[in-house]
Amino acid sequence: MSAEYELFYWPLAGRGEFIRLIFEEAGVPFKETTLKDYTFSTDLKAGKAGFPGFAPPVLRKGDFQLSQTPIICKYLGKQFGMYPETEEDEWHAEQVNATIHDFLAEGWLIVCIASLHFITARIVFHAKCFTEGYHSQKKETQPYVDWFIKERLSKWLQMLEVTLKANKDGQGFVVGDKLTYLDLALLHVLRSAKSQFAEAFDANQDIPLLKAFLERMSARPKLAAYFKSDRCGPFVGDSMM
Ligand SMILES: N[C@@H](CCC(=O)N[C@@H](CS)C(=O)NCC(=O)O)C(=O)O
Repeated sequence: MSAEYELFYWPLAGRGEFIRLIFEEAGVPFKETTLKDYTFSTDLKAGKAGFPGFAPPVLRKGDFQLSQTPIICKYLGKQFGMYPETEEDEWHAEQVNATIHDFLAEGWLIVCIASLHFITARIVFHAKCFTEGYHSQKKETQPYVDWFIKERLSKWLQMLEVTLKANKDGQGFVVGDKLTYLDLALLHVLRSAKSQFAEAFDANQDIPLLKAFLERMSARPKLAAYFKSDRCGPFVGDSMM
C-alpha cells in the first residue's frame, strides 16, 4: 500500500517526532521527505504547493496541506480514532496540547521578553552567539541551562504530573479511557526532556506518575518496535529537539 500521507521535516526528532509517533502507533504508513534547506519553508509560507502554512513540520495528503504541529496532531488523532470522546475531554486535550507545545518551544524557541524576564531555549542554549551552535559555546551557555533546569523544567514537569493525575489518578491516559493523540504528545515531550536533561529528569522525585507513564507508553508494542528501529532518529542534543 503506498503512503497517502507525506511528512516534510528536518532530519531530527524535533517537532516532527510528535507526528511520527501518531503514525507509528496507528500503524499507518507515511512517506517522510527530509528537508535539507529552507526552500520548502519559503514555498510553504507563500502557499505555492497548497494552503499557506508557517514552518516545518508539514503534512500533506493529496492537495491538502497542514502545518502547526499541535494542529497536525489533532487532525491525525481525529483521522485515526485517537481522539477524545467527550466535548469536555476534547477541550482539555486542546489545553494540554497547547501546554506541551509551550514547554517544547520554551526549550528551543527564541523569545526574550526582557521585562518579564522570560528567556527561551535558543537563548538558554546559545548564550554567547545566537548564530553559532550550542556545542561551541557550552561553557558560556551553562549558567542559562542551569537556570532553565532550576527555574523552569521542574515547573513544566510538575504541571504535567498534576494534569496526568487528574484523570484516573494518573494510572491511564491523559484524558478519557483510551489513548489519544495527546498521550503521544506527552510521551514525546517527556522523552525529549529526559534526553536533554537526563540527570535532572532522573533525579526529580516529584514526577512518579510521569515516569511510570513514560515507561508504560514506551512499552506499547508498536512504539517499542519503532524506538528500536532505524526509522527512529536520535535527538540532536542541543535543545529539546
Ligand atoms: N509553531 C510551529 C513551529 C514550527 C517551527 O518553528 N519549526 C521549525 C523546526 S522545529 C522550523 O523549521 N522553522 C523554520 C522557520 O521558521 O522558517 C509548530 O508547532 O509547528
